Amino acid sequence: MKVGLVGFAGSGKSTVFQWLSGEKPDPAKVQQGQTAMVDVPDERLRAITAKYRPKKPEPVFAKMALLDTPGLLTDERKDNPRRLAIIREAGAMVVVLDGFSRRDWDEQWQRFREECLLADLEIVSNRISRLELQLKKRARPAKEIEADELELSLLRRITHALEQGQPASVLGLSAEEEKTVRSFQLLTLKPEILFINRGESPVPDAELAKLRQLSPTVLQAPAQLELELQALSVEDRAVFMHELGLNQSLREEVIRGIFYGAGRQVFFTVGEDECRSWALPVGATVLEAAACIHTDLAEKFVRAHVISYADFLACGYSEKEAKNRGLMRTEGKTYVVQDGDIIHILAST
Ligand SMILES: Nc1nc2c(ncn2[C@@H]2O[C@H](COP(=O)(O)OP(=O)(O)OP(=O)(O)O)[C@@H](O)[C@H]2O)c(=O)[nH]1
Ligand SMILES: [Mg+2]
Repeated sequence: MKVGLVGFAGSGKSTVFQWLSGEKPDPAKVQQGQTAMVDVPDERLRAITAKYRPKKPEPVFAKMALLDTPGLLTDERKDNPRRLAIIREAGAMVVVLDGFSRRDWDEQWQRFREECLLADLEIVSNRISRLELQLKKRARPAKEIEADELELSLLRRITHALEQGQPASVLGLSAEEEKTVRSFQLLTLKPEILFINRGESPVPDAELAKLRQLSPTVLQAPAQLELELQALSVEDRAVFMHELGLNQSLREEVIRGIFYGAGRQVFFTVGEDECRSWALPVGATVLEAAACIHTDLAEKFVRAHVISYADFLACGYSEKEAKNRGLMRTEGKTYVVQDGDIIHILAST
């Protein structure tokens, strides 16, 4: 899944992209959207790896794809539908707000949401018109008519929400309903993370609390300043950070905030060769976890041994100890993975 950096022109998306991924924005690519892979760091995995000392000494972190997109324009809005279309392929959106030259964060966000509502409304309305036409035709199989009618009533519910200024996500669509509308890639169904690209001083807690009522995940960092600090030598960086009153970089915290805000989680695999984290959607089963490692493991899945992270920690990261204390569970393919689970898949040969 890709996470799109979105927002109005000049809010600092490409700066954030470079800060988080280490890749320079390429002007030739930005019009179509530029993608880079980012490791999702995890202290728990670092600790496990230090204990295990696998052949590969560094932990192998789950990855997340970041997509830099061209910003929306506020005056000349003709090109915005094309710009919004680039975001549609992303599975989640990080709305980058200009917090270095302005303080109207909630207004920027509301305006961005309005653009998304309008863009979705246009797509849904077009589809409704097509369906209405189709339903007027005679002599069609009853099954097709029924499917069209179901889709039409769902789209009318979505239209109603959008017209009230609500994102389609408030409807809490069932898995079946989501499947029906998946091909439209509605922007207002995507998980949304607000990122305030702030200047040197932090955004006050009261302001953050206000924003959290609009969106559950609100992150903040001085992206440009951090990017500049990255370019310094270790000694110079320490001096500058001290002068600026910064204890440590916010980069890892922000990456993790985006990852979890996008509805993802990790599970771990441990072994002599490597210790590794893998990305999964929240709610995924252990069978999906197996498929994530290798399709073969899913096809020949027999059962899984699972230790929760808290139990693993309590056992000093020893599988043997976990087994002795009865904390290594045997689970079938419908087991729903929890963040931080240590998983061994047993497959038939
Ligand atoms: N002072 C300050 N300037 C910033 C900060 N972040 C970005 N800028 C500047 O703002 C301008 C726009 O930044 P970009 O990262 O290119 O913004 P963008 O959102 O990618 O812009 P578009 O791709 O045109 O939508 C650049 O001149 C940056 O140097 C910041 O935290 N502080
Ligand atoms: Mg840019």
